[in-house]
Amino acid sequence: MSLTLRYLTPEAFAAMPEMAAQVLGVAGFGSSRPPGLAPDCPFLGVALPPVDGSALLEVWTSDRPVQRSARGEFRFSHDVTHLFGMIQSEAAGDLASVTRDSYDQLFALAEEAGYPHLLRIFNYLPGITRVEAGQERYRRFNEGRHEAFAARGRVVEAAPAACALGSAGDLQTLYFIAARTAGLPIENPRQISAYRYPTRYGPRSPTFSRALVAQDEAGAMLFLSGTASIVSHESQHPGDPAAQLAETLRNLRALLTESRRQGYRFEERDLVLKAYLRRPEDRALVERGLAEAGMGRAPILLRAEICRPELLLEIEGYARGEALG
Ligand code: 3EB
Repeated sequence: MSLTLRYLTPEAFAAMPEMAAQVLGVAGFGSSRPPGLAPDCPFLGVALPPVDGSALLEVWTSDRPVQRSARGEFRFSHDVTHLFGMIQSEAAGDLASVTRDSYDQLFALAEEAGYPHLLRIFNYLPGITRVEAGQERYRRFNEGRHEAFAARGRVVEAAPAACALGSAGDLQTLYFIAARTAGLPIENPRQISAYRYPTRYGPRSPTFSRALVAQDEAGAMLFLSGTASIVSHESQHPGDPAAQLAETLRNLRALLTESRRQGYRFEERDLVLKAYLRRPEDRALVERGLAEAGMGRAPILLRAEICRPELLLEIEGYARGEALG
């Protein structure tokens, strides 16, 4: 198992001191930097609180030797196959230029360090649906991201798995996992690829793949992008959280099925899930629905703004699995 994801309370993290040297990076949700973390280890606090008012740490570890460093505003760490990097920038102004600059730094870091292939990117943007100077901030974000990919000659068909959620505060948080070798992007047959969305969602489409499978010496891993109640390119079931959850589960299953068609097995129950809820009152419904579906184990639930106002929830995941045959 070379790359492992755990969601831990700060207390649980403190009780695992033997893990410290293996940590690639940590994102804190409602949590500040844990005292047991090495000073050079990448950590960022994200202004997205768990729905139950608790504090949670998203901890990415490697079982290989980990080295840590910095480049410009990025803090990063890497083992022999993967690089984990984090950046936080002031995002009160135009999100297109802030995003273009952060992504350009990200690509420069990944390419110089020798891990040019992006597997997964997490985007947390303050005021994601706010309209500024006549344009929604998420659309400005998409323009900046698109330009940064194009400037490096990166094609959308090789885009990483991703998520984009609204956070509180003024800071844009990005973190990513990159690799020495390319992953396999997976698209959802029930949906149009996000990078082919019609222009009514903005002049530049979102640059991400619905999921991505990567391999290391320990087997295969699946990164599921933020997945919502969208069929084709259209939001389904506005105002109905139960129906949105059911549609989202169909989309998640479609990605597992498509991964299997491409030669990889991942089990529903092995998924480490992170659910974003617009309304904390939908918490019980989502927890019950995921448990009844047997989807994932011990999902974490965060309160967040989803990038389309009618969407009430979005779910992402990570799993270890195996290549078939
Ligand atoms: C969607 O399917 C919902 O802009 O990086 C999900 C995952 C969504 C990633 C992104 C957006 C992004 O379009 C929103």
